[in-house]
Amino acid sequence: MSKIIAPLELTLAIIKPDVCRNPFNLELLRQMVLANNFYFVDTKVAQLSRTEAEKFYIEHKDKFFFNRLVTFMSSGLLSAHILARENAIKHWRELMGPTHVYRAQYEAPLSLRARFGLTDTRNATHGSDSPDTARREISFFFPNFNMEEFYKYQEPYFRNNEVMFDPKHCVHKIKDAKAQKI
Ligand code: FUP
Repeated sequence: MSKIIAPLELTLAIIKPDVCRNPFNLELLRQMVLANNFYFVDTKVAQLSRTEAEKFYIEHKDKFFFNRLVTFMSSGLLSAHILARENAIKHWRELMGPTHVYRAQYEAPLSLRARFGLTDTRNATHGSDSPDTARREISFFFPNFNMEEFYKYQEPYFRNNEVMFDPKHCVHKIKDAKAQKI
């Protein structure tokens, strides 16, 4: 990959329980993330409690689908990721495709939601919609992640592609061992 000049942007991506239920689909989707030039800065596989799911989706608390959404999001394991790329938020949302799966299949047949989504609720993936949301959502899943320190010490290695992918943990690690632990 060629060297990138601008700082990388971070976003919070979730591979939802409908995909995680099938290990082959989870692996395939992660491979598609890599093929689209995203870096996995961190990964956590976890199951949300109902209360946590309600907190994460608080902005939708008055929507007709809220109960269905939080029931689904707390129904099994999900795979949460801090992804880095230039314009990561926009590119990740493009790769996901439209929220509604039938629309995704019609308008963006190669998108993740078109390929992996089942219904409007079980729609395979989530992505932050703005830098402020990304910051809030990253700290929700990764409370120990320090964004300022990431940009100060680690981001230049990612930007220059001085990282390698560790498939076991689904994270990119910095090649220079001295920079690993800050
Ligand atoms: P998106 O930003 O594309 O994830 O879409 P929204 O923030 O509008 O919706 C958040 C989640 O609510 C969706 F991913 C799935 C769920 N949802 C439904 O279950 N039904 C709907 O009609 C719309 C959204």
